[in-house]
Amino acid sequence: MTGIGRERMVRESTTVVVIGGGPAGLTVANLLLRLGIGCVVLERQSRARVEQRQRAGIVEHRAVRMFEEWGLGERVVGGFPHDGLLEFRVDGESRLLDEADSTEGLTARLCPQQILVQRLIAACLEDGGDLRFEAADVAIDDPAADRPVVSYRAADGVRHEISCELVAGCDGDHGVSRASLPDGALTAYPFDHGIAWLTVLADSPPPRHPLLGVSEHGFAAHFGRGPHSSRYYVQCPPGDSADDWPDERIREQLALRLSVAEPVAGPITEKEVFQLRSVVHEPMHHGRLHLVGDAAHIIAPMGGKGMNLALYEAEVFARAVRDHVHGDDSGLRSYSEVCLQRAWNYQEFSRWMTEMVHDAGDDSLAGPFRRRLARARLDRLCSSRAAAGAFAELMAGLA
Ligand code: RFL
Repeated sequence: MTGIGRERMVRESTTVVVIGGGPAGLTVANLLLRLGIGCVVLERQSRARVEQRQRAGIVEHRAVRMFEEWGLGERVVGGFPHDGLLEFRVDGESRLLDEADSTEGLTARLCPQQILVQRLIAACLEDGGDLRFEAADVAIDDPAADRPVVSYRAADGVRHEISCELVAGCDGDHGVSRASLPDGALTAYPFDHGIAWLTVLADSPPPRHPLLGVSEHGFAAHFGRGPHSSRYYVQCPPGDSADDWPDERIREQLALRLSVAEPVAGPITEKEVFQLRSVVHEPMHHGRLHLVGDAAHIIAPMGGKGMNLALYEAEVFARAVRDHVHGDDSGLRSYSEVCLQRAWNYQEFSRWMTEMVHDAGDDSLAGPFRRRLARARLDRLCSSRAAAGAFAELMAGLA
């Protein structure tokens, strides 16, 4: 440890510094740990805060298989079975889509994101991983340098400088990784869906199957987030705030849109309005910095692909690092291209599904022609085995 003025400083060295301890960063850390590659994770928030953040709820089959192949299946995604049935309730009429039927049982797990994160943290620490929470003022000195230096201030006030071979930018859409790149290094492709959702968490039992309500009243959905916890989505006018949605109005609209007498049996614990937006930043690397997960792209929630894409890219990156330490940089060079191919595939799927479930309902946004197109799309999905098969493949992450 050295002292500069009154500030204490620690200089360290490792192979990979991971910035951000969400699903992307924690998966990178666990996989590198299993490869015996040095890695330090810097997370801005406390462990308790990271472990409580409730967001996604579906781990696609491809990701389940990935954790199994790395010997982490039971520890990370064990339990949480899903029968593969998805229910659309169109104007009150139920249509069941059997994903398992089309993919020979290769379905997703309904594992809440906070449970996945808790388990990834536990696995990493049990196996001797280096996770550092409450890392403040994280900064990358020069991502294009031969050995970039990542600095931060630890909770005890000590400043650390870590020199490394590679940086994994896993710090989400508002992180420091992408922001530290020079202007013009990346191109952003943003898209505003023109739709807002009220998202609600409640201590309420999950539905029998993930449930999507399509009707003239607007879109709504009900997903499980644990044995006594549910997340609901309610399409609302862009510009609404949570204050426009007292609990009574939420219960009434969900009952109407989902055609369920009492869709929210327990207390509402959280509500928030957000705009559905998507963006992709290309390329997904600059010099020694590789962007992983939400740091590189945001996908609208319909289709449940944001977290799954983060998990996919974490593995592509970990394999590229494995080859790099053996002198082969081809995986790092192709990282962006490989990841962008899946990112755009998932963006297309999410947009396709977003358009279908919203346009098929309230036609004040899309108009009557698009409403009829969306209804035709929904009818085809529920009546054609080939259409259902293509959908199930995408849901499972196999296409
Ligand atoms: P995360 O989860 O945002 O984690 C980034 C981490 O980086 C930390 N961080 C920093 N650390 C150090 N220094 C800094 N300067 C830092 N800045 C930030 C943060 O504290 C955080 O811990 O990104 P990651 O790992 O890429 O994971 C992505 C997923 O979290 C995200 O794609 C999903 O949550 C999106 N999403 C869904 N995805 C699905 O696959 N299925 C779903 O059903 C689903 N539902 C959702 C969602 C996202 C939602 N929100 C956020 C609008 C539902 C919602 C409501």
